[in-house]
Amino acid sequence: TGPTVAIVGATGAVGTVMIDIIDNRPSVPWGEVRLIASARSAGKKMTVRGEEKTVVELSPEAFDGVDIALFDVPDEISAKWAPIAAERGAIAVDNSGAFRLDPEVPLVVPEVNASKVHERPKGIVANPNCTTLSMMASLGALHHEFGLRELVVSSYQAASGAGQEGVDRLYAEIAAVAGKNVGARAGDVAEALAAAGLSEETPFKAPLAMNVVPWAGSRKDDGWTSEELKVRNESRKILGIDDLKVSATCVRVPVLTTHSLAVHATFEREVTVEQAHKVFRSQDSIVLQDDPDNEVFPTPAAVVGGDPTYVGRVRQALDFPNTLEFFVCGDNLRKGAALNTYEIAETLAN
Ligand code: 11C
Repeated sequence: TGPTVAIVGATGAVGTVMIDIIDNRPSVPWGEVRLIASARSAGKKMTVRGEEKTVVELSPEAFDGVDIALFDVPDEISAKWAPIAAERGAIAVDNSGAFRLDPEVPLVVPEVNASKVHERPKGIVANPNCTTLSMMASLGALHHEFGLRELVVSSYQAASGAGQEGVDRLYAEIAAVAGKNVGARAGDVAEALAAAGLSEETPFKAPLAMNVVPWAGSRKDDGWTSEELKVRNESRKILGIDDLKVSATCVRVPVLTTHSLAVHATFEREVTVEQAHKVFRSQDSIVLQDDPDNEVFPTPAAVVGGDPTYVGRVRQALDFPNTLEFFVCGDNLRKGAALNTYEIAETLAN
């Protein structure tokens, strides 16, 4: 029988996508699929590969006999439990931020650095942040050919990046403004949200309906947010370029799922649009949607549920030598989280 895989955080938004991927991707002949969650969710029944399973409570014994444990839980839960899973003999693949920058833990995007999964002295492999991940397949492929030197990005991040709470809040805000002809004066949207009984406490710090919010993640030094620093640090580690110059501005937009990024990437030498197209076309996990004459480009709402990264608007920068501009969209719950974690497990199992 095949290896045993556990999903830790099985009942969460990403955990359920992992189950969907296991149901639909026969690439590994898994033996047992064990579902693990906090005491609150333990006992719940879920269907995996057509079979009803009971979610078991997170405990050291829950990892006995597990070969690969996929973690999608908050940082502090991973920090405590991924090492326990490893002690019990499992390889932990962790989608939290707890281990991503640990020099003894590889940070893996299989298209870019699959072989790193084997360098795991702690028995833990980390999965990147969904914002970083959404552009990694495209940047890894370009870097391989042309040598990446500098990266300037702006993100357009979906509400589901903030979890179920973010999804619920965006739906509630849209319902609160829909059909009300809410005006564009300062405070009009906030007033409409208050009138609908929505609390000022929001995961987005400001109204997201009819708005964009230049803030994602938590506050860090000198005005940066955690998301912006993750984009910088994780990109450097995944691409293996310690001195890569990176500057990011992370913005939340009223999109339910799929993160997008506007990328300004500078290479060692000039790269034409045709050369970039050729590289993107050669990557199985990239779909190129770039036909300006026919106004073809990717948008987040059009690609939700898809596994690939969608790339478009590829241009040679007019005033910046050796620089390409392009727009990428990636489903933050699939490639951005569950799918990449699963692909790491596939790499380990095969
Ligand atoms: C967001 N990217 O969109 C975040 C969510 O480090 O895994 C994922 C946070 C992380 O809010």
